[in-house]
Amino acid sequence: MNDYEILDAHAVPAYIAGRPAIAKRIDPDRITAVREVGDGNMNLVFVVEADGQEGLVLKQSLPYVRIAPTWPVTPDRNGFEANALAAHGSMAPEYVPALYDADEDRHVIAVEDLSDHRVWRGALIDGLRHEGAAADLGRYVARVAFGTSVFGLDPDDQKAALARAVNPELCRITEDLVFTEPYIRHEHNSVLPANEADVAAYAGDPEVRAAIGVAKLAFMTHAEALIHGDLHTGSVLVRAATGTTPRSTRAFDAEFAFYGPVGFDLGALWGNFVLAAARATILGAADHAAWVLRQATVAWDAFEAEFRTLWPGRVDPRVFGDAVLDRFLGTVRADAAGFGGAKAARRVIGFSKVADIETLPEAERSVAVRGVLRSARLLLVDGPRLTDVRRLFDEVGDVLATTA
Ligand code: SR1
Ligand code: MG
Repeated sequence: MNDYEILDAHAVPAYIAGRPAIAKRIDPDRITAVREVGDGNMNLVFVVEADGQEGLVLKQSLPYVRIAPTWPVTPDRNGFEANALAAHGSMAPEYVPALYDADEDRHVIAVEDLSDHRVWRGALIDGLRHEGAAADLGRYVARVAFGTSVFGLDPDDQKAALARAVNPELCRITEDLVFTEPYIRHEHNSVLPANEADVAAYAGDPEVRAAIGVAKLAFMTHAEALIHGDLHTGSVLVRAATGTTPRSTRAFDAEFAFYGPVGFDLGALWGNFVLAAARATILGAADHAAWVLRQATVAWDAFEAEFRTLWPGRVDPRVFGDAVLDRFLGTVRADAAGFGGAKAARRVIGFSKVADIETLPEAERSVAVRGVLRSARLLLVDGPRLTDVRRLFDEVGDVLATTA
C-alpha cells in the first residue's frame, strides 16, 4: 500500500513548483519535456528539460521492486542514496551526480542531469572503449574508502556516519541475491538446460561454497567505509571527451550504500568486466575482451595510487603506520577478487540477469555463461591468493577463450 503519491510525467512540474530547492534551479513554467527513463530494477527516473535552463533528474523510490511489483522494498532506500551522494559528493564531486534535493516524504531525490552520458554497460556491449573510466572509478572508490573510514574521519564522527548508513533491507537483498540464492535451489534461479551441469558443478564445488561463505561473512561484518554497494557497470555513466568537452565518469544509483568492505565496490566492477568480456569473447571480439579485462587492473592501479596519495593525511597516524596501509590494500585486493567472482556468478544464475549475456543468441549464451562460471570460480577460490591483478585477469581471459 502506498502512503505517498507516485509521480508521473504530468505531475512533475507541479511537484517541482512545491520544492524550493529545485524550483530555484528550474522554472516549472519553462519545462519543455519530462521523460521517464528508468531502466533499472527498482525506481522511477524522470529527466526534466526546460527552456534556456539546465535540466535535472528526479528519482522516486517505489515501495516495491519495479520489475517485480509483488516484492516490497522500503522506499527509504532513497534516503540512504541521498546520504551517500552527499558524503561521496563532498569527497569525489567529479565522480558522482550533484545532489540538489532530497524529499523524505515523497521519496524523491533531485540530481544533476547527465543525459549527455550513457550507461557504461550499454557502451561496453556496443564495443566502445571509454578510456579513463576505470581509472576514474578506482579513484572514486579510493576517495570514498579513505574519506568515510577511520583513516579519514575522527572516530566519533565515523561511528555516527556508520550508524546513519545502516541499510538492512538493501543489504539483505545483496546477502540473498549475490551470496545465497545462486548456491541453493531457489525460485529466482533460472538457467538454460545447456548450463544446468555447469551451475551444479560451480555451486556444488566445496571450494566455491567455502569461498562464497567467507565472502558473505566479510560483506556482512567488515564495516570499513561507506561504500556505493552496487557498483556494477549499469550504475556508471560515461561520457567520452569531444572537442572542448572533457571525459566524465559518474557512479550513480547508490541506494545500496552502507558501511561495508571496500573491496565490494571494486569487485562489482571486476565481476561486470568479466560479464562484458565473456560476451565479447563469444562474439569473436578478442581485442575488446582483452581491453575490458585490462580495465580491472586499471581500476585497481588507480585505486591503489589514490589511496596511497591520501594516506599521509590520515587522522591518526600513531599506530596506523605504513605496514597497516600495505595490509589494508592487500585485504581490499583479496576481497575484490572474491566479490568479483560472486558478482559475476549471480548475474548468470539468479535474479536480475544482465544484457551483456541475456541478449546473446542461446547457443552463444550458454557458452558465455559457462565461461563466466569458470572465471567466477577462479576469482573466488584462487583470486584472493593472487597478488598480481594483471595476471589474475590474464588468467580470466584464458579461461574465457578456452571455454569459447
Ligand atoms: C531486487 S533488486 C535486484 C538487483 O538490482 C540492483 O541493481 C542490485 O544489484 C540488486 O541485486
Ligand atoms: Mg541500481
